[in-house]
Amino acid sequence: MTAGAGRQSSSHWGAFRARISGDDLAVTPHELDARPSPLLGNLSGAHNHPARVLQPMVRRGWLADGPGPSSARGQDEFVRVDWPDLTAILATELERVITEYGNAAIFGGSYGWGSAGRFHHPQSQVHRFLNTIGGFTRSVNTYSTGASSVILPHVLGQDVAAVHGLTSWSVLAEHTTMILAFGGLPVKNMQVAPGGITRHRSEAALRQLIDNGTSIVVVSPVRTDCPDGRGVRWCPINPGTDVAMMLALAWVLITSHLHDTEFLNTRCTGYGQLEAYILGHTDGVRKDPAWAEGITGVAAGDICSLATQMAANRTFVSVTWSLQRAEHGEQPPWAAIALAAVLGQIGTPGGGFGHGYGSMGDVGLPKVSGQLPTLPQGDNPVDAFIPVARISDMLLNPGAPFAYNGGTYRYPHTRLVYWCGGNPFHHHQDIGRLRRAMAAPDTVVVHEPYWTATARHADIVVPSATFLERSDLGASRGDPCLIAMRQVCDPPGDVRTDYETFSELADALDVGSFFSEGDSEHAWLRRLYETWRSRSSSDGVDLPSFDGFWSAGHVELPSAPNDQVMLYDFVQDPENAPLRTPSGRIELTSATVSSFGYDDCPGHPSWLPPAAGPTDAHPLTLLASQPAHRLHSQLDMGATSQSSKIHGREPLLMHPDDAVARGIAPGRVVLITSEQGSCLAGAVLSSDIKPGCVQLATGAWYDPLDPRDVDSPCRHGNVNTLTRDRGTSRLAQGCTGQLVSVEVRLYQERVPAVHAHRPPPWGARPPSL
Ligand code: PGD
Repeated sequence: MTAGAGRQSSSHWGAFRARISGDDLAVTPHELDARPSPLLGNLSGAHNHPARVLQPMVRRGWLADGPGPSSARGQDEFVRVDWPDLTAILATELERVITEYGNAAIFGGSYGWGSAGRFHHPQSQVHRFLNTIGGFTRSVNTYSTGASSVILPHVLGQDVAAVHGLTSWSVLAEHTTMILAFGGLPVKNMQVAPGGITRHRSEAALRQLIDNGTSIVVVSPVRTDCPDGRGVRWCPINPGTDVAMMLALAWVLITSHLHDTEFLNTRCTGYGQLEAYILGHTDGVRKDPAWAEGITGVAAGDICSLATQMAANRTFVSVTWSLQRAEHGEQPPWAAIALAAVLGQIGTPGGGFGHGYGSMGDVGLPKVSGQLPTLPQGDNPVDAFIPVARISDMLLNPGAPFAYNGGTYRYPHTRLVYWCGGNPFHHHQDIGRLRRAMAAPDTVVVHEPYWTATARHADIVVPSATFLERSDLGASRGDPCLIAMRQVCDPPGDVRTDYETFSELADALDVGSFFSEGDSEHAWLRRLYETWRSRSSSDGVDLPSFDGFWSAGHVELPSAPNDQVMLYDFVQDPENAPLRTPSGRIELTSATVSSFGYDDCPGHPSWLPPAAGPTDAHPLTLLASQPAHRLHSQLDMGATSQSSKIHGREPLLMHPDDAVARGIAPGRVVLITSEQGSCLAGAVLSSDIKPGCVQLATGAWYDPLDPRDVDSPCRHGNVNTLTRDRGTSRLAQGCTGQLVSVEVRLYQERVPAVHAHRPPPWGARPPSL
């Protein structure tokens, strides 16, 4: 394929070439990528889709009544304004909030994946802008790894990143003979990485490992978490019970004297307390396989034989990120480290522990050395912050205290919410509660290319250009290439890039020289590239000039070696290469965590039964998994995403026994209910899921049957209408959206049409406003 196939650009799910012909967009995979993602199929249908926001819009009620709390968000109509009016409205409102309440009253956490591109990265843009006007309340951590990113530094030290220090796939392929994969190794998640992938390599690396004869035991409630291949076995488990199985495996290893006491005594701290807990000396409960069988549903005999096999193999214990997105989510990664430590293979090639394999496309691949080109965000002088998934708590409880990682903090009183590049009505749990919370601030501003539910719940909607409508530098930490993202087409209607919007707004607020520094998009690309190039040159890496790079289309990046073994140096020489934990060792018991006194996250990995397990009213456990046919909620209207729907609705995977018991036939519309809310979905029956469990992917756009009712069912199948809005524990306060107890029944009423991708009602601005 040549450049004649169209202009090249890049996305979180791969590089591509695109050509416009009339109103149509034709997309072909980039020739660099031998294994392009089917998600590219969503691009064409999203182009020129009616769901595009084409003009600046303001909610009618906000214009009429002025700023203030309002439950009309999400049901009111919009009026179109022109850009000068929009800029003036935004500038006046920002000045009012800052003058009356201070900058902490602006919540600018603005979590979200946005789109690929180092310069136009929406969060960098909005944070840089808000910093130039005095700062904002920020959010910390992510929805992806909210629990791990807080617990792992206590266990492995500050510098052991959950992703960047991991053992390479190539090392696993060469040395590992057995992988015990809690949460599996789902290939669907390997298509995406933030910033983009020019070459999809993870699946090939996994295939190599399978072809080499590594045996893989996938512990998961769904068989679809298993990669294909001989040597792959499915071990069905009750959702959210993996820690009990890990403890029982450790019990077998310890009581069979298959544990590595030398490793535990010289590389770890706190093993004695953990052992006493596992053996039942502290609480009188032996964490043996019979105990675990009652919790996990995995036969005691299978747990015993798995433990023996682990000891006889070079064994890698892997845990997906999804497992820590649940109540007590700190425990699965910590317990897996403990299990791998008991086995004593941490730091050996192919043995030990890994986190996130199968959770994203670049985990286990060599990382780019040094920093990537980055838009400087400036300094934020505001101290206030929230753990990212505590947004509704913050908006509903201004001034209330919250616990986090050993400290006690207070929620600020938010008057203005500013979002750019994220979709909380996709990513946050308990949408009914989120709607109540989003009614609380005076003003909600959202920059969006599309009429997502987040845009529909805003007061001020700023139309954003997509990555096809701007030029940028595409790169990600796990990809060996910096790619020129060339503008494919002009923005439609009255649409601008976020950079243009913020530049003009900064001018109106007299801080333009600090925000844009007078530079155009192209001048910024050149500047970011050349700054990065000169930094690379001082590290001994020679790169072409910006013009050379731009005309060549891409440049190969120096990467870390492909033979990384996690914790190798430490395990080889713990005295001279200690971990940055208080003990310098792996903390199987953490005195620090223990000192916090949290009963929902004690000092060593523990089995903590969920407070919200199945009940008579909600006997099934729903898994809210990452979708296979789109990235999060992005381009849900595209062909690949739509091809997965059942009569336009999100598919619900269900075991035939559970379906028959409820009179549900394949393809029928069902109503899913939980304590939090309800939604419709289309039934798909399969024995690939454990009885008692159902699976619904995240990302179907929220589409309430009655927009005036915050508790109205979503007719499209947005899973976060069902999920609980609780933190993982007081330690991390991470999101717990992965699991929720539900009931499913046939939808007996007239099936409503799905309107998720239609724009809201809007009109011209009447003279009275
Ligand atoms: P996206 O759908 O990627 O979801 O949550 P996230 O908010 O990242 O939203 C990005 C939005 O940015 C899209 O609406 C897109 O249109 C917009 N956008 C793209 N480009 C631009 C741009 O240039 N400018 C502007 N202004 N906007 C742009 C993802 C989050 O969901 C994540 S990371 C995880 S891991 C979570 N997973 C779960 C889960 O497992 N279970 C549940 N129940 N819930 C989850 N939510 C979380």
